[in-house]
Amino acid sequence: QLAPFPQDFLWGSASAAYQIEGAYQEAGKGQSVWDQFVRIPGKTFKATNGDVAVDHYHRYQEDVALMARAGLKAYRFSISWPRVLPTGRGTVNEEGLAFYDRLIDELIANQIEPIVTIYHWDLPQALQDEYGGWESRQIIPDFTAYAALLFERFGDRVRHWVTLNEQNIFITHGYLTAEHPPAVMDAKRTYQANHMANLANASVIKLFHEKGYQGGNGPSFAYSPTYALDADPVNQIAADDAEQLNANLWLDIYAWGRYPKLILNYWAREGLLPDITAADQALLQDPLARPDFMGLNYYQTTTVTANPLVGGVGLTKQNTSGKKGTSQASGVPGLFKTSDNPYMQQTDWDWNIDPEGLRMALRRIESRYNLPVLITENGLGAYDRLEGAGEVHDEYRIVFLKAHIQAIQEAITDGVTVIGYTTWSFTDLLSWTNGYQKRYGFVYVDRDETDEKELNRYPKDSFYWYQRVIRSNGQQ
Ligand code: BGP
Repeated sequence: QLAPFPQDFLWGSASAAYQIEGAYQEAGKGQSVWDQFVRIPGKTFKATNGDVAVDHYHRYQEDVALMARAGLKAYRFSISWPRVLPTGRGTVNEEGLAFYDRLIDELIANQIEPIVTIYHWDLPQALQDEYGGWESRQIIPDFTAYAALLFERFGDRVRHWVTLNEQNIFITHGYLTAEHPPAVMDAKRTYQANHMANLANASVIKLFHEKGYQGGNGPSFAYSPTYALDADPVNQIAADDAEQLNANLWLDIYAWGRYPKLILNYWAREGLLPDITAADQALLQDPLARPDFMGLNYYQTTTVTANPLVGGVGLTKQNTSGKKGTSQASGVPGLFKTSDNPYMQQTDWDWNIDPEGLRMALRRIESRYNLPVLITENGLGAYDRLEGAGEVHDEYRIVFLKAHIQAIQEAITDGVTVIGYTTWSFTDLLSWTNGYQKRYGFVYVDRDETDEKELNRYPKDSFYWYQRVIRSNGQQ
């Protein structure tokens, strides 16, 4: 017998400013690092950008009306830092703030709770140019001042705040694999920038608690729990190393304010230790800097085996082509490398489909950290086809989400506290490195890689299915 979903469970969907808004240089908005990055010639990913995206900036009322029709209880979106502070700090762009006022009011008028992500990767380019963005200590007061502005302006209407979206992704892709701006490949700089992000995150949560704003605040972590391929003890150690380096390194800091000892040792051996001062430690361990919930973005699990130090598999890029089977193993020589898992199917982008992995992620967060979880992203990126009079028969997405919702219910039955589920995504939107062909939404948006068309919206079959799920509080 499965436990029911809580009565006030936040059924919703999610998005991010750069991926939906468009209006990239309208109404006083400054440029973000992504506005610039997509213009660098010769990037390996699709030559698409968020200049127009799905034009949510102009169509937010239509989008909120669709959310209301789907019956969403919550909607997670991000605020574009350069839209409200065009140069990252100092002068405020009142028109930018006014846009988010309108959006929040529209949501509330439709009984949809706004969940606001403070940072979803669109750093003001001015801060990157001025002092190197996340690598500098200056980012800590600047990010804190930006968050303080949002708390003051919207804190009367917003109860759930997400500080940083997927710090583990924007830092490793930005500084280790060069798939995101600022496209650096340097392990030492990776962990230095990551340390600054940890401090910025702690500083904002501390401020939020000090000032006594209503509601809660936490980061969203991209968690892909690790399995060992088999019971070979060396593969089990490899899985533990992967879990330390890919998960505990971040989660321990959020929950406890300290780095795992195994990671500190590894950094010391490799010459990768960030500059950690006594004041840094005090901030990280401040009880006021503890998150109120853990945001969880879950897409897939990782399976690993041991990886030789000499001649081992290193970093490789992901499948961004949507051609199934084109991804390669990647890893850290001497520690672990990824492997196919014979029990799982993959998406066209080679992401493992593993609903049990979501249950696993939830159980691990509960048993190790004992924090409530807000599932801030989960969904299936797929090719969709618009047919007939504007229909999309995305049975595969329904099957995917159904299995994941069941896994959440099993985790709740196990004893995990889950407060909400915002799927990725509500409308189709820009996938950072995969373009517009990889679709996640309940609502199809008519545009392809290069052609904005009319940007008409069409609810997919999954839209009506999710409407029934919400109405019945999770019964399917
Ligand atoms: C997460 C991001 C989202 C979204 C999602 C899907 O990492 O927080 O912004 O993009 O992944 O990923 P992708 O677009 O690469 O398929």
